[in-house]
Amino acid sequence: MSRRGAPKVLVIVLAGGEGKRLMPLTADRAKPAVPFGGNYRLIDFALSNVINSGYRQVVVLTQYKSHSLDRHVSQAWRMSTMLGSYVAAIPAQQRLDKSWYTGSANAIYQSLNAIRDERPDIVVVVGADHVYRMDFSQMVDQHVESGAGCTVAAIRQPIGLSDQFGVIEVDAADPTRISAFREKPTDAVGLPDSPGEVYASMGNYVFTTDALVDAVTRDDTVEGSKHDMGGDIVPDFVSRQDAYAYDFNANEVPGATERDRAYWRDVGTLDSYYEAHMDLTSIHPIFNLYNYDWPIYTHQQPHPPAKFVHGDQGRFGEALNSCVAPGVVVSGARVNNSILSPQVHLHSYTTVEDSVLLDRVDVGRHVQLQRVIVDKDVTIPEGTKIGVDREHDEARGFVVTESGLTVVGKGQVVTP
Ligand code: ADQ
Repeated sequence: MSRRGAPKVLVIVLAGGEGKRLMPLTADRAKPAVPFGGNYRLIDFALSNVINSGYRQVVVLTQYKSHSLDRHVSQAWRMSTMLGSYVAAIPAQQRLDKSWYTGSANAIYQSLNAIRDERPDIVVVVGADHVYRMDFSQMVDQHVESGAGCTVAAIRQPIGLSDQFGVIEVDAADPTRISAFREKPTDAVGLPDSPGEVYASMGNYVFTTDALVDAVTRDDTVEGSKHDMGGDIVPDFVSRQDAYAYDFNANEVPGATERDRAYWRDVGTLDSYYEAHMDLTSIHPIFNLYNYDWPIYTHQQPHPPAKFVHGDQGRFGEALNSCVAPGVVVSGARVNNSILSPQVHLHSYTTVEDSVLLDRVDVGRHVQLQRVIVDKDVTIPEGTKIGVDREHDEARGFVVTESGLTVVGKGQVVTP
């Protein structure tokens, strides 16, 4: 316990995931390093929640293509170590044997030295690829009161998505006690009071330290284990009747509106990544980045303000229902319902609609972009159309999702 009687908490952020379903955005970077919302990286949401919850001892476990993630964590999240505060990225180090992390539980097992060094009472384990606000200290309070070994954050989700989540069943007599947990089932049954929904794990957990250390150590020896938090560790706690659910709806966050208090987006697919961006552009944002009582922190380069200028023949440069980052220049182009990241440059007679442009995308004249994600460092030549003709997009090597969203990869060469 700390001097004031509050438990001592270490936070572990799981950030080693590959994010295959976000390809090509994860071709060159780990999923938690994928840019989001003009200024941010996905990991900034989890880390901002951790810091705003009052926790200052944080390790980020990285593995897959971790260079840009490590750089971002060290640039954006440097802390005063003098006060014992740190956000430290720990790359996979093969400390125990010659293998990389075989799963999220194995990542923790291979990093037990970070827990031994800190000697916390409680370990909070969070994923790094969701957009939401959450005060983890409220979940820790419930965990301590329940006396459980493991508490899982839970939220209602449409039953059609249950094969993407750990699905929780709770005890009829005590709705905080987990009676069953299945990782990504294809035959989930809906909730008694709402058959179209399931109770899903958010991939955020609170553990009593000894219980976590025991569980991941034991798991290392279990034949056939995938060494996965959701697939192996949580079911193990449930089988020992030592797992509780924390209802995300109970969470109170300062300054949050009713709407964004309930907001939680798993941005694991290109379509959900895109939809989460569109949530930011709506007139009354569904997820409110303007809540200064619970800021989302990031690293910002020293860009000049965004600029909108007349282009050729006095044509207006304008953006409506859009988020425009610093360093952008819109010259005689029209932007609607879109997100423009730093150093995007748009030229005359161009229209950008329902699109997400990442940093340093240069869009020439007479270009039409319609429902497109363009990754960093892409030059789009004069007269190009993207998002208008699916076959033409695929022929040029762009990814087109089932819903018809077109994605241009980082640095990809674009022809009209
Ligand atoms: P998934 O997101 O599918 O489901 P996973 O791919 O393991 O699970 O990712 C969870 C977190 O762990 C991510 O932040 C990822 O970056 C990280 N991670 C994955 N492999 C790792 C490794 N080898 N080393 C380090 N970090 C790694 C999980 C739960 C479900 C829950 C959903 C909610 O398993 O039960 O419902 O999250 O989205």
